Amino acid sequence: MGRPALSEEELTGASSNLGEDRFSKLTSWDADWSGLRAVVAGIGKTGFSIADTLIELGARVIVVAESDDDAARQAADTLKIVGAEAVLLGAEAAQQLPDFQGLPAELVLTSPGLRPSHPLLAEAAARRLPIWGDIELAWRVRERAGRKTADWISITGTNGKTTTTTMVESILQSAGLRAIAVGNIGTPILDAVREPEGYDVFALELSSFQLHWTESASPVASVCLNLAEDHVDWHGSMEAYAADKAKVYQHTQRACIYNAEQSETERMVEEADVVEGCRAVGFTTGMPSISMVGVVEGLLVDRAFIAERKDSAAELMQLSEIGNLVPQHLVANAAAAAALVRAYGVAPTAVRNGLRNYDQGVHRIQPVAQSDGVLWINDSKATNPHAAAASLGSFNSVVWIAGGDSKGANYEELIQQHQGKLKTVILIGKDNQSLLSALARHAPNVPVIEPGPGETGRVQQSSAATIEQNESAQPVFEGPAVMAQAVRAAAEVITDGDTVLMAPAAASIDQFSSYAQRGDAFIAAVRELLEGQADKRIRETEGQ
Ligand code: UMA
Repeated sequence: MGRPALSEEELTGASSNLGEDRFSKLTSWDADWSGLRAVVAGIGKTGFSIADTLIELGARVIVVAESDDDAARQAADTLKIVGAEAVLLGAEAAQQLPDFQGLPAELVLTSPGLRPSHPLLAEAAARRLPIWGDIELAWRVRERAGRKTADWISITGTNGKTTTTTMVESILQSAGLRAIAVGNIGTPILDAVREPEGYDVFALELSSFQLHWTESASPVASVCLNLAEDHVDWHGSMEAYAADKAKVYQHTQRACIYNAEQSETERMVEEADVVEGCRAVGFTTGMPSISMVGVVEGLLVDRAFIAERKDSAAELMQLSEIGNLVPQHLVANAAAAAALVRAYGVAPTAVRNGLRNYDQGVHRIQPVAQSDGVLWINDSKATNPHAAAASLGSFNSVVWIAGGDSKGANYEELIQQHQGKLKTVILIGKDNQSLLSALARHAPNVPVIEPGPGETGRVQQSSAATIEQNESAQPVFEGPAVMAQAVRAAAEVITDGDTVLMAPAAASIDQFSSYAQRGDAFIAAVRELLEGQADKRIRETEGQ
């Protein structure tokens, strides 16, 4: 679809017939969205939900995405049937903003995966077009005549977002509210906004990418759980990443929850532009000061949302009710979740029931097996150094399986802090250079093993199998074979009291299809190993 060269006026946005005024009125489902010329960037979960919503609202929609696979084409077909004006797929199509039969786009709505420097978004910025994400659109369309309007509880942070969001959802549901976890957790918020029965409240997980394109949202309560280096390649710098995370607190109505053990998050709250009367409330894994939720002798307690907070605290629950193994980071997530829902007015009994019902789920510090005094833990979800730090912090004497796609992360601090508990490190990444150099500097005496496909006949066999698969056009993932090798290497060095912790501190995409596949590969390898050992013992006993 060709577009005539842009005039000076169009480039500056001066000729836009939309004007500031029309945008300021687009604040409910029932506003006049008709004919709005909107380009949607991306056709994954987010892009699809944005396009579908805008079409329902009567806007003119063109979708543009680099992907041109089966899933994208199928989504494109559906969107065309429901009324998209065009869907342009492929790397080339996504290089410039399309026009609408000679008329320029008025608004761009982006998926979180596109960086701000992406040519489409750079062009939109140069033309001074507004750029929104799905969260901004969801906030603007949340009110609709004849439907419930859901309140928002917003959760961000480098680590623990998904856990905390799920905990908040579980507590809200225990309180009898119609609540759902949405956002970065996997269900696009626009799907929930359009649900005919409506919700009382959303537990909204927000990534820094989503926050970057959000301006208007006004949550009832919000939290930035923590801040550590992540996604610097997307944001351009650590400062820009922190600034986007801080946006979670913007326009909060009742309580901004900060991490009392991380002053950066408290500073974010101090600097946030909030609704008059909004409180700052801390969460901690230690003894809470006034206006905090924290822990006293194994009890989760509230010293923020009770009248007598000056000299007493209300018991919420015993932490042991969450499970036998409650690592520190989980305690922190539970305290943050409790603070958020207490700000929303949920009763202590619902906090207790909700946290008791909460299921931590797979791939997140998931105990896989305990055998001969050794605990095997799957934390495939630890895709960056900070997440790995949370689980390394939870165990002593660790045989650590690590490595993958480092996304340019820095491992110095992680290794420096945890070198004392590392018994052996087994590296499974394709390129382990940054981990190796941090280990050489801060843990020179810790043995490092680097298994790789092809090192043993067995792994070669697996590789051969995957090559065969490839002939029938399946993607090749060498990771499962490397993981099996790593688990066998761990079995050689473990002794009573050790924990084998698969918390890679890196993304999985160099060798696996997803972190889930990586976790599954670990679980399968551990089970195979332990079953093999059990069979061997039986044979030895029978042979005696
Ligand atoms: N695309 C381009 N060019 C690009 C990047 C993407 O054209 O440079 C297109 C792709 O061709 C594809 C679409 O954009 O058509 C994919 O969009 P997306 O990458 O934003 O993915 P979605 O399917 O929309 O999923 C997103 C979140 N993904 C990312 O932020 C990368 C999901 O979080 C989220 O669950 C979903 O929206 C619903 O809100 C995943 C994630 O990895 C789990 N999040 C990161 C994290 O948690 O660390 C931020």
